[in-house]
Amino acid sequence: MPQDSSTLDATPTQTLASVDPQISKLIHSEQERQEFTLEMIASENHTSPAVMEAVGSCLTNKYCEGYPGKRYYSGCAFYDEVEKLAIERACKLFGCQFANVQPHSGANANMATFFALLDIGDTFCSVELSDGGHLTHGSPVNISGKWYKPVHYPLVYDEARPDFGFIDYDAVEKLCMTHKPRLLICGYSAYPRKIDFNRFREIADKCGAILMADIAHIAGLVAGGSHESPFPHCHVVTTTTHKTLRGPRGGLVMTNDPEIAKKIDKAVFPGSQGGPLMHVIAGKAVCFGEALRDEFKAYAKQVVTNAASLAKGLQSRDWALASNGTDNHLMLMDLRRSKPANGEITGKDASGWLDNAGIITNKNTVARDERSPMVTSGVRIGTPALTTRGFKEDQMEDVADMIDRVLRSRGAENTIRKVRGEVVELCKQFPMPH
Ligand code: DSN
Repeated sequence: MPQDSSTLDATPTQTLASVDPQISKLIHSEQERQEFTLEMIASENHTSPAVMEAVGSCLTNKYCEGYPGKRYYSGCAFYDEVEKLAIERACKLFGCQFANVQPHSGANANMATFFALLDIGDTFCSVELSDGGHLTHGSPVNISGKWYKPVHYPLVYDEARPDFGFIDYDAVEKLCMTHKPRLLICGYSAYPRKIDFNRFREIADKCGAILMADIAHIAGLVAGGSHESPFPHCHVVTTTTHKTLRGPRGGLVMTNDPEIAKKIDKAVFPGSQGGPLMHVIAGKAVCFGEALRDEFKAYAKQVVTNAASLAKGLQSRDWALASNGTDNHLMLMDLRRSKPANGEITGKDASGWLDNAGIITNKNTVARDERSPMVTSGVRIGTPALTTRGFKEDQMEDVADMIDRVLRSRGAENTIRKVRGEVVELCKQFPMPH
């Protein structure tokens, strides 16, 4: 049948730039922003071109409600294979028997886990958001805090103690024995220290709780052997796939318990989600495949080495860190205790000045922060994305120096301009993966 030119104009083979120049330009600008700034938000990374190719593929076109072999629509044969590969690789990577790769995000993975394992009104135990926890671990504005009953365990707040800023495991035990939560959560979004999963399991067994680890932040370190695994200690493990794990934006739930696995599957679909994002699941499979390679072990190790080096660089310039250091991929500058800040610099000031210089971080509350979450007394800084670009200890020392100069100058224009130039030069030497 003959087609007129307007039909031809609408064919989907045209480039984004010709179909939608506005969006195309914005994406191009964002690409440039990423290329020429230092991405130091601890939860972000630069994923591989292979992952992006999978996520940008034709797999976005299909509905696949259900699970491999049990779908509601026809035409899912290739999708079954993709999802089975993603599951198989996730299980191999984390050393577990069951994985649900369908959660659209970490928040969805956590919500499904609550839905699977708790009844409305049940008590669970976690760290509160302002001390480094997560919105979905019982914040009063989140479903987890509205529909369930959180009790929060403390960190060690006493600066005189050697474990200052660490989880107070004895207090966790005491709290759990008092409240007998049905679920105990370990895993955080702003905690710079190792998690003792074994100790948590002892506490969970003593108080009769299910132990859930949310390893969203440290998943890549666990996968690469640079942090102890939550298995076999935890009953259920949730994560995102896009932070240290360096995959596409998404969630994942894992367990070794067949009964929990059945409940999780039902809670994800049809309990809380509809059609899975199969293009993203393909990206997850690619990411798990990449993380199973030896190079990823070296990457995870370097992330931690770089964080230690940056922490040392900042501390040697008198910037205080929560818990006085880091064991993982992130650190929290505590501006209240930092001499050069003199009690005047807020997290908002600091992250804003750093942003102007092309160093991208986020303001973050520190334990017992009296400032609001929109102001804060801390800055969270992470090394996953810079390590992906190939940064090593020498560059981390340069970055510590740049951060120090920007903050000491209180964001002075000439310092910002100078540091911004140095950032661009560093970025040229270490391009993003293409
Ligand atoms: N927003 C994420 C983070 O930055 O840690 C957690 O969901």
